[in-house]
Amino acid sequence: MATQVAFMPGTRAKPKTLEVIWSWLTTVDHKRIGILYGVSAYVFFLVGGVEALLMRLQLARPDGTLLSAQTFNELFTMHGTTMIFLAIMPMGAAFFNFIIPLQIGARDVAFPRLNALSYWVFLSGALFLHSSFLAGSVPDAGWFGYANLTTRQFSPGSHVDFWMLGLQILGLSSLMAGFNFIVTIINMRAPGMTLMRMPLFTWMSFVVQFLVVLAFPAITVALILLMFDRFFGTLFFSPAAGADPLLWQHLFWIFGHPEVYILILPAMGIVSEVLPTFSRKPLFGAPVVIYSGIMIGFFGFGVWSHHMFSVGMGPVADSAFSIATLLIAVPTGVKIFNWIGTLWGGAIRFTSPLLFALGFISMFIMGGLSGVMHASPPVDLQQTDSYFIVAHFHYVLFGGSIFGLFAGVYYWWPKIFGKVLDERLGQVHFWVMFIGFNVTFFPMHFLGLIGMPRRIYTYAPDLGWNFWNFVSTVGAFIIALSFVVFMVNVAKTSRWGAPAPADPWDARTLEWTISSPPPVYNFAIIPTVHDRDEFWIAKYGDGHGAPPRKSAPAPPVDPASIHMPPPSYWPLLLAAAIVLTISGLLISMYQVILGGLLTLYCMARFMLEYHRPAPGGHH
Ligand code: HEM
Ligand SMILES: [Cu+2]
Repeated sequence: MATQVAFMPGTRAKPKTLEVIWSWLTTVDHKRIGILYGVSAYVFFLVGGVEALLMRLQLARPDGTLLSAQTFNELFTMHGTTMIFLAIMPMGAAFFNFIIPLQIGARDVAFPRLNALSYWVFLSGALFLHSSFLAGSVPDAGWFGYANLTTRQFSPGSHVDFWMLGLQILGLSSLMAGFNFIVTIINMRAPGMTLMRMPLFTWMSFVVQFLVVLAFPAITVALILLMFDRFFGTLFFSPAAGADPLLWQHLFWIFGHPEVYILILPAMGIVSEVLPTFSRKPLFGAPVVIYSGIMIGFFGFGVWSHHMFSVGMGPVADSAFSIATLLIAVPTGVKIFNWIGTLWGGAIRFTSPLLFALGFISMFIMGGLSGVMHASPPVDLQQTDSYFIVAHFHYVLFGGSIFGLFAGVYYWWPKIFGKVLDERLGQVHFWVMFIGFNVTFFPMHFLGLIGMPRRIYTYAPDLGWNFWNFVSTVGAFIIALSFVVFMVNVAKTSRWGAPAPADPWDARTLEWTISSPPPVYNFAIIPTVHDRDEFWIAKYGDGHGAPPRKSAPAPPVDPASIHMPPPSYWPLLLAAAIVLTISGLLISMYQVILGGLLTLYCMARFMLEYHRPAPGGHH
């Protein structure tokens, strides 16, 4: 139990490797959990990237022979699933974990052990999904697993089982994290931090947590129905038995469309922090950016059937979902105007975080525009299932989420790791990625318009698709190169980078008031908040005559007097027990029963762990 304090600088001799590993396995510190999420997300991002490169190699030339049709199916399924659930979502979670408590002036999240549990369940779900490679039975029905592709009859073996159970585990993790952050943000804000004084990243993440807890139950239900179909022979999705396979599509997309906002809103929040900092101006119309974020979250639940225009829902449903989809472009457009308004007349510093943020805005606008195009059902009928769609969703997911998240990586790196990433390499990373991204994905618009369907593993040489496919593959390798630059930067910075000051960017919010990286307890004294740009106003005044608020230097606090939750190994063990149970469904009923009992046991221990006051006192 002493491991927590053991690594505070200067308290003890260099800890042994085993102790270090143990301290990470049992950590309940939101900052460490954030780093764990970030590192895992990046590793899976690389895995998904290699899968993408393989697909692009196969498609570089007509009649490609690198991959079989089956392998190609497996690759696009795992690529899509990985990028969405194992790369972008956890990269968002990394920032929720590390940044939200700091931005709201808290010492940790509301339920630190639950937080650790979310991470370990996430990691076990991800590893379970990838164990399908070892089992030689990789999911192959696409990331949205349409019925009846997924019924036993058409998909024997355990390909789809890995996907179905893996997503179920990942959903559990997201739900736990969602509830945890809702409670954290509602209950743990520093005194004076009203909701409208909450920083924008925290706000957009707050909206995301509601999307998570409201959207995931839909896919949970869908997956349970599918599980019954596959394991117990029910016929929820079988038209032969009078069922409607569209039930799956509805349940999936009621989750799936909010999910795309789960992927984009954190990036929007990051950009809303980066732009004010690097133009030295408050976010233009911040309340409107907040309200439009709420609107996006709200309307995000009313547009799911735009993914289904081609199934023949009839003119009434088509019109309703078309109008709703066009409407949701309004709050999105509002945000874009606010970001541009923030830059307008600002004292702009073109640092790498700002470049990535600008990349986000420009690329997301392009993805948004093609999105508005297929909000129209007749247009969508032409575009759906073609490469035009592949271009569209990469402009929003990569051009949007990934660029936005990397703005956050460069922006918060000094706070997280205590060193500022090399600026020149950061700019090289940005430009190579920006060029590579457009070379890869812009031509896919043309390919789609001249008729290339998505999810084909090869094509004939006389269709006119050769040139742009080749260009796109070249672009994919340029993107890969940009990440080599990033990793060189990380290596160089961690070896030779100078220690970062508390506030390297002259920024505006609370996380920059404490050291980089922050001490375990974050704030020696919980701050009192008067404004959304609390730190900026303390430094420079409010710009309307009020002088800077020089707070009296805080009286020294003995860190030993601050009680932090002690580490626990029960989150890790409970996660392991859960996966043991679920993987048992593919192996043996006895494993399910054993795993179930272990799960109950670990749950009980988890719950009762601090029922009695821990020795030495626990709050
Ligand atoms: C190096 C960068 C990337 C390349 C070259 C790439 C390439 C591809 C290719 C070739 C496909 C298969 C298209 C098809 O045959 O229908 C695909 C699908 C997909 N990609 Fe990417 N991709 C990249 C990054 C990303 C990122 C960052 C995301 C983030 C979410 C993403 C999300 C998806 C999704 C959701 C699918 C659909 C999967 C499916 O159809 O089941 N991709 N990508
Ligand atoms: Cu949608």
